[in-house]
Amino acid sequence: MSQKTAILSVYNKTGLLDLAKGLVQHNIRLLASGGTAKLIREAGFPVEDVSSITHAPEMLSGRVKTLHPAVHAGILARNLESDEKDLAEQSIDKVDYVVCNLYPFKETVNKINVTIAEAVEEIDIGGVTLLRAAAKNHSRVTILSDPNDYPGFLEELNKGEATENSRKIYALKAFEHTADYDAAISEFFRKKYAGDGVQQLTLRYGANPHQKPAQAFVKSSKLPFKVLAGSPGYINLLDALNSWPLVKELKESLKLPAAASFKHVSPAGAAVGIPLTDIEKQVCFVDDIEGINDSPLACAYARARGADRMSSFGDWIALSEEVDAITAKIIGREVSDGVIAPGYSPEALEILKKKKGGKYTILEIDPTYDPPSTETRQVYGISLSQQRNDIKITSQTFSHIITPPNSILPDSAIVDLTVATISLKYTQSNSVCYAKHGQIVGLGAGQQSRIHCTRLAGDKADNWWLRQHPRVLGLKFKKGTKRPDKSNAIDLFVTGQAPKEDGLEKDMYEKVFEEVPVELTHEEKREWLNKLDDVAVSSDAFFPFIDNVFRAARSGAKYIAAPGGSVNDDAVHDAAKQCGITFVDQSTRLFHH
Ligand code: 93A
Repeated sequence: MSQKTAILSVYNKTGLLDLAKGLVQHNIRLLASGGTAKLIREAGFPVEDVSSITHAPEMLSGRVKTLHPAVHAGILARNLESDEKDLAEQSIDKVDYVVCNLYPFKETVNKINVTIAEAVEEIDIGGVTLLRAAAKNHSRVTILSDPNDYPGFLEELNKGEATENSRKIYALKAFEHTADYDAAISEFFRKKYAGDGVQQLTLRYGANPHQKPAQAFVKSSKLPFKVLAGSPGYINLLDALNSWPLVKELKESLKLPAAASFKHVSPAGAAVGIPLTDIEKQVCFVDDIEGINDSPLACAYARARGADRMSSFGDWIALSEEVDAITAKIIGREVSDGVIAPGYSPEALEILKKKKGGKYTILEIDPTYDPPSTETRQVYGISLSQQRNDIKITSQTFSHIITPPNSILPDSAIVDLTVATISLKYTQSNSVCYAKHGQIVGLGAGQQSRIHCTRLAGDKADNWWLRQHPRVLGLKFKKGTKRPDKSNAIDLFVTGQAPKEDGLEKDMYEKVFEEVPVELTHEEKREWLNKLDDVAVSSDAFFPFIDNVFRAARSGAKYIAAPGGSVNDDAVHDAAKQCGITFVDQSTRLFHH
């Protein structure tokens, strides 16, 4: 049997001499690049320079060491007659083993103040070619790219030869090695050459200020949004990239402008642009905005922001349409972190750019952007990948009515169920949403128990409704009371949490009022809550117990949409029937994390 050949070219020389010793013991011919050959030679093992087969010296200060047909044809040749003939004609021997690891590009670019020239010199070309060529031809060639694999390989060699399975695993490792290496190179040049905000955007920090550095990027093409003002943070982008598809889908499904008000990657409110009644204008703090009902987008945002004003404080906003001046005016006076929309009228942009002393974050999204169908993220070093949740929620989604049989949903119920269900698609699970008049009125997000979602959302819906109680609408605030202080006082009042003990807390609460209000009694609240009706409720997964139905009914639920699948489905449907609720099997689970 002819002598086998190994090519060795390693930057990390850990374990190299033990490997060389083992290879020599098996009468394998060693060829190596400069530094690698030197070390082996100095240890007293027979080794030839790669130039002994290329008949070319290492050139260009090491930029060309192993790049040569004598090397690569030797590696890539198959056991085919035609390949053998080609090799014979050029007097090239087959290579059977390749041992290679790459220049330390990552370590170099991690150094502070590294120059582009320094980084460029660490881009390994020949090594990557060795790895790829050998990995490509792994049916014949063994490629060792990790020093940790040397002992196992030698053990196999002692038994005869590297097994086919090991060669496959080593090849996979080599491919991962070059892929990881290339990713590091493109990341470096993306930051240097693509221009901040084009393909890559440096973020202030990650989820918390100590989590630096942080960035957003796409691997090819451009980011689908432009930063028109401000500097988005990591959570801003999570909000933006969840709230934008929500409003986009709402608009597509209902053919109405849509808005969302996000906090911590869940909607505090979301709505479509249905005109506001005078009471709704007051509840949403927009009764002083002239002509608001002329702008469906402004109505949508007023509703989204008015759903749960306490939660929306400092929100991230998504708007489905080019932003007009009237919508910008509403945003302009609220405490908010940023906005994403497909465009801004010049007047709207001027208003928004004045917010937060010019620091208000304004993103312009390309409305035609279609994300890839597979999405991948890393958690604790592990990459998780899945098909994006691209299910479409349309009126058809609510066509399977379980109870009462043969009933038809009114258009308003379809609108509200659509708003609730699309909102859940972009809400941290578990989640349950109550909607009415084309807007969220209560949303329970991120609870581990479904009944807790149903209760939380129901309590929020109750508060939303109680905020429309004549006694709340008649509250007399001192002139100059700030909007957040009003929202807070109203929240304390409707939830019955107004401080009762004398002291600072009570003083603070009372000082916003011209006239300190008398609490609503339990009976007064109940009487008012009994008038809440026609509410649509959606759940991101099945109701495991009937208690959810009863809780929803207490907050005026007339329609429920939820997927089935619980052993209690029949009981749940029965409970809905008893409560006079139309129950729709919406068939698709919508967990979101
Ligand atoms: O500059 S290179 O891309 N040109 C080459 O032809 C080449 N061949 C192998 N670098 C090249 N290598 C790399 O040299 C290997 O990937 C390895 O990291 C390093 C080993 O060099 P030395 O044997 O001189 O220490």
